[in-house]
Amino acid sequence: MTGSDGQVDLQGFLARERERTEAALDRALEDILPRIPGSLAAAVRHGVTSPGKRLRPILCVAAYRAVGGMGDAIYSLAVSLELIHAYSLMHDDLPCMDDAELRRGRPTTHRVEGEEATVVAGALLIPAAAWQAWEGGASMGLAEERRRLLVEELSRAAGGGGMVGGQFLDLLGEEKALTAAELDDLHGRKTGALLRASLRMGGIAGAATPGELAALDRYGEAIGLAFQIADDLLDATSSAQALGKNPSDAELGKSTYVTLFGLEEASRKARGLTEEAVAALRSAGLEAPELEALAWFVVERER
Ligand code: GRG
Repeated sequence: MTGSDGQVDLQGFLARERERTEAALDRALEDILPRIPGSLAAAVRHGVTSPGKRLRPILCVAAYRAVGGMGDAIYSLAVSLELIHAYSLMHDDLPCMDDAELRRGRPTTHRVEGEEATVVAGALLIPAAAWQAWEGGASMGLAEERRRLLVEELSRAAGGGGMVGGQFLDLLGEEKALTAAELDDLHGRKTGALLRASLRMGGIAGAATPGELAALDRYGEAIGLAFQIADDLLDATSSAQALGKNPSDAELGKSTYVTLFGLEEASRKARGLTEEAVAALRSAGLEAPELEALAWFVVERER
């Protein structure tokens, strides 16, 4: 979605991609919700449909298009990432984790639907996401071997070596001064793994060459870290009301890139990583103005 000047209309692009992603999420919910009791369905619906940025599916679709993928069936695969992300936020907000009241500008799922329903709703989204990736690949007409690779990417990114393991390191790190290497490891798993998988899954679905997939991987790794640094900067400089979420990192006693490096240096690091992400695409010959614009959005966003 580039204008005559070759520039991406980022707001228009994001709005259109969100709309398509949310339509695909609604279709996924039509499959999930009729199978479960009404009160549980309410918790799933609250967690999944609350107004997030939909960054992971949007990155997946953009990566797919960057390697020449065509058609709209990709959204059905891409929302598997959002189902995992939604569960992670629902569980992250629980009283035994961050005990948050506010998420995406709304009361958290457990505050509205109760703790029991939220734990179960989050848990059922994990196999639902794997199924969504498998079936999403089928709706794209992909061969079973490629669909297996997609489910593997998602499962590895969401699992103990990725997001869940990173969450545990995060809990262990509360009230401790972590080193830069420890922070990179923690966030590379907790936040970075799923972002990176978003790019890789789009690339795999679009039959990326090994060189293109390596570039998407490098882009994903760099923006994953940049995303977290931007998150820490926003957390340190913005209010819960403006961010639509609480509690803050300081309230949780967390080490962050801002506590470690200060605002200016952290901001410089985030921008450097964004430049690296863009350079990785270009060096592989990938013409991807949407991915380039998304990389800058990751560090320049306001929530
Ligand atoms: C409790 C079994 C069990 C497992 C824990 C909770 C969890 C698994 C993992 C949590 C990991 C986590 C919360 C990562 C989120 C990182 C993050 C910065 C989220 C915010 O992402 P955005 O800004 O959010 O893309 P929106 O709201 O826009 O979707």
